[in-house]
Amino acid sequence: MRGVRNERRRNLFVFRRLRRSCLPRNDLSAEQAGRETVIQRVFVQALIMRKFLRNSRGVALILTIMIVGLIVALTIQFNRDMRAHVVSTGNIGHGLKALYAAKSGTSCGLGMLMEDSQEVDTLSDLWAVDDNLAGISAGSQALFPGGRFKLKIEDLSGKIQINSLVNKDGNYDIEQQDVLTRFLSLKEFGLETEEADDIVAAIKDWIDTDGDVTSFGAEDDYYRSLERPYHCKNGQLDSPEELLLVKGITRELFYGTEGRPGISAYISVFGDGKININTADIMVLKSLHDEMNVMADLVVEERNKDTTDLSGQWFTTFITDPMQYVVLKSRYFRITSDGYTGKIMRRAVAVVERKKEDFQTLSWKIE
Ligand SMILES: [Ca+2]
Ligand SMILES: [Ca+2]
Repeated sequence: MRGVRNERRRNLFVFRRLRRSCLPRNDLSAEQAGRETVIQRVFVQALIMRKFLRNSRGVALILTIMIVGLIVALTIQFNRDMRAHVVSTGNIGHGLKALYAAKSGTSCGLGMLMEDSQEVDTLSDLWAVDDNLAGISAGSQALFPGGRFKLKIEDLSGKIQINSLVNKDGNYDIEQQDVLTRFLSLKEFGLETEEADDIVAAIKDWIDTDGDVTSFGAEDDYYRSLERPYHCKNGQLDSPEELLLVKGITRELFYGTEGRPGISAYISVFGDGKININTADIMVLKSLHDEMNVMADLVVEERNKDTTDLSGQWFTTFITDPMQYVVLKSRYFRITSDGYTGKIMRRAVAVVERKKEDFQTLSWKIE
């Protein structure tokens, strides 16, 4: 209580002195009076500030808590950012390892193809047997600490090579036209014969460089009249998915539906049109000529025996003779390698053409 009374007395004393000093003084010059007024004002403001601070200890405490809270929040956010950065950096590292594992897988696949004989290619070749590829893929764990690759090699010479439908002059290659028409007419795809013919014509128009509509095909006028118009390619396909842009080819036909296959599994945009009957799927075999609908089962049966090479079979000449595009060896391969590190996967896909002495890369993709 005594301290409070002393404080009040001190404030009253200061107030009286201030009031006295604020009264005009006749003994001062104008300059001295102005200086005196400024000093008084500063003194009063300092006094007010001092009182305010004394009475605002609670406010200062709240301010302090708020600042500390802000610092804590910033620290937590900074910590989160740093953790995210560390995780992100780790993922990039894993991604790079997975990428190089995938690339190594394609090199390994290419090595297998290089070791393979060029005389004949069959489903019992080292590169074609799933168990061999699975064994090599499993062994890759020893090459990459914490990583591995999974290898797959497809023989594109066992597929229908769609760009061969049109020859250099822009006309049908008749043999390829027949193969593609038979293929699309297979009952598994559920198309009428006329529908298959029209789709073949539309594919031909999509590839040929002219603007003349073939039969019931389609050129630029048709594609420009669509609700979402685009141009006719008038060039070779770069990927099988491009067929989805061609008149008459639906997603159901391309990818298949439940209980019905899609055409995409049997089509390649690479290749010279020659089909290897040692490796082709039965759907492709059935498309080779009219009699093959029956003989395809015989071919597959013989291929499932110990000797998968059809070279010495009595029916092989019957199949190959009328068709220049039926062969017993392959030139075009797709190597797909999935590289894994932790939960991260990167895919490398190479399409190669086998030459006499070496291989040429036709396509290279990282997915
Ligand atoms: Ca055209
Ligand atoms: Ca045309």
